[in-house]
Amino acid sequence: MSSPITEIPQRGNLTSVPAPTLPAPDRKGLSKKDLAADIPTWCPGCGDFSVLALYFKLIEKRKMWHEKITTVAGIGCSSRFPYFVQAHGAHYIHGRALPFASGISLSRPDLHVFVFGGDGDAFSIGGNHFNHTARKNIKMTYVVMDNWVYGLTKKQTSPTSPLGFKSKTDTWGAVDYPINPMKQAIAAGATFVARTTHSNPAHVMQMMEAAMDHDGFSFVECLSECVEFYEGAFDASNPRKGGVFNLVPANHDVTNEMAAYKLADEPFPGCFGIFYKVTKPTKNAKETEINTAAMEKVKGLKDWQILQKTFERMK
Ligand SMILES: Cc1ncc(C[n+]2csc(CCOP(=O)(O)OP(=O)(O)O)c2C)c(N)n1
Ligand code: SF4
Ligand SMILES: [Mg+2]
Repeated sequence: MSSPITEIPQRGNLTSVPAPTLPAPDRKGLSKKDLAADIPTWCPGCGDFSVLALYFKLIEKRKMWHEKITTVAGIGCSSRFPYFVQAHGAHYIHGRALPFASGISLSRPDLHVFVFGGDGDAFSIGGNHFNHTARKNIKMTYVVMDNWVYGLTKKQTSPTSPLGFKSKTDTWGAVDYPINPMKQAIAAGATFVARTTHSNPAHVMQMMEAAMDHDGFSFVECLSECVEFYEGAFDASNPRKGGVFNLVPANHDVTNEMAAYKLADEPFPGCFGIFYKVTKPTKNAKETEINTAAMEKVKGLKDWQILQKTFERMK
């Protein structure tokens, strides 16, 4: 087996690390059987099943291996995701998946970092992290499984619950205006912003793959029905339930921020696809540049000599 595939890059030597490696010809890609861990504990019919199945398909299709994938999540039904994937990852703290994933992404540029979570995790407790990870353009793919409710904790209003939604926290109906995740992502500085829905698996796959290939912070809002606490929430976007599934118009310019806002502002069900995609230097690239320059300055010195130099500077 060729060794460069499993080599772990050292900080300061990041420029020599290749982009995620292609499989060696003698190594078989992973199958769903290799990737599935544990039995998903979601309710039968939960939209999250479809996202998990497509994640397996994506890994299989792109021939990624365990040691090249990281699956991170916060807390919530959707955030149970890493439990069900046989690969490196973490089921982290509620709302804090993105800072954890940022550390992985910045220190291991050879990995594909995928983060999954819910609307509460992403936009309530994790709202600040969402904005800052987006503006820093840290390379990772963030898929928010938006069900417009807190599922795990049994039906509280979430930041995406529509006005009037009756929940345990708003028994007379939600009175707070919901956020628009697409507008928020664009405004915060995400360089890839897409929208999809669990009821169209081929489209979810297409969006996850495009997001994975983007060099920067890629955000995908995936409508994912909570059949237990918000049944029928997305029927209007599902042709099998009498709704309409409209794609982003073919002439939409994905680099036009204002045009992307306009799409994001359409009333539900709106349209699905890539709303916004631009190329900007990532924090990963900028840090690599700084690290490389710093390493150049101490080239050839032993660790103790570098320390001595630092102490001398501090005198
Ligand atoms: C610090 C902290 N606050 C609150 C909770 C309780 N809690 C767990 S999951 C959750 C919300 C889950 O909603 P969402 O992120 O939308 O995920 P879903 O279950 O709908 O997939 C809350 C409030 C917690 N675990 N930790
Ligand atoms: S409570 Fe809702 S979100 Fe959670 S597993 Fe059940 S259907 Fe899915
Ligand atoms: Mg939710």
